[in-house]
Amino acid sequence: MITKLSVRPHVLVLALGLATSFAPTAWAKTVKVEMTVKEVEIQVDNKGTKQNMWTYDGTIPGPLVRVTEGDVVDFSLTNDAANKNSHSMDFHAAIVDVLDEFAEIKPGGTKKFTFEAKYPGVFIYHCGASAMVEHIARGMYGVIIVDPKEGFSKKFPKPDREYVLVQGDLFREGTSVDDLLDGKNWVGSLINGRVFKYDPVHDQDATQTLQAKPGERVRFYYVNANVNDPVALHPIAGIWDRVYDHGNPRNVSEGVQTFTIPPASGAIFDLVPPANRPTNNAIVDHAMRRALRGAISVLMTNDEADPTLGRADKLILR
Ligand SMILES: [Cu+2]
Repeated sequence: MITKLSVRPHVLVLALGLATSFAPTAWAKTVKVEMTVKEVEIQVDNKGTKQNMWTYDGTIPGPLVRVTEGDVVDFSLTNDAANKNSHSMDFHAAIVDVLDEFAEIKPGGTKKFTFEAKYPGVFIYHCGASAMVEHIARGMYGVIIVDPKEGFSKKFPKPDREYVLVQGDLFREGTSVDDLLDGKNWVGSLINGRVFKYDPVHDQDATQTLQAKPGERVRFYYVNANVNDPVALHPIAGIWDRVYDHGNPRNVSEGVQTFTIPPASGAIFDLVPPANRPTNNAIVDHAMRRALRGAISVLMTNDEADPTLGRADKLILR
């Protein structure tokens, strides 16, 4: 993925008939994003079980796209010639034409389109090719964060760490489209592509946890890529200090225990663990069926926390 290749003045304010002129009030970028659809066999749990999945760039979720409100995304999707199926890209951060920009492309084809990221927030992107349920269930989704152009404020404080978590469904391989629609052969919940990926408490094969230091503001960008089910997100042994519905700083709630994320949506969750002691939280979809089959992630908070996690290129821990 290529990002931030060029910068252009986006807002040009002209003084129409007035003696005074105005300097540009904002500068937006054109952000080039390129992805390739790959139909690949990849690992879906910590043990090493593999399934034939469909992906953006070979990973579940696909690459994290991050822009600032007002930026133009210059997007290009290639459907690898080795693939068997048509695919597409539906950015929920885009306001375009479903029959044009989001149209399917055949194996070997490339499609380009641009859109302006007009609203700040955390948005899903996913494949919309037919049957959409199968393309999403096989892993064709990812996240685009649109940071607010105003930046940080008292209402939207700067976090110390940021983690991106995407929850999706895992079905038995070969499940038919009708059974996917009916939720049959559902076997578990994927967090960033694996069952219990960051939960060594429930899965002894898990090797990773989310980490922070006591008192740090930890910001979670949580996206629901389930085909049918909402997510009921709760930080066990904590309370969400703030929740920004859809990730828009204007949509703020404080002191939240459990927050619902509909399918194909997302929200920002801030957690501030105690500053005076080491603690642990379990970030859980509190619907037990999904929690105990994969949708729990452990946040360990102590002074030994790895300073690189939740920063720079480690927002999605692969
Ligand atoms: Cu697809």
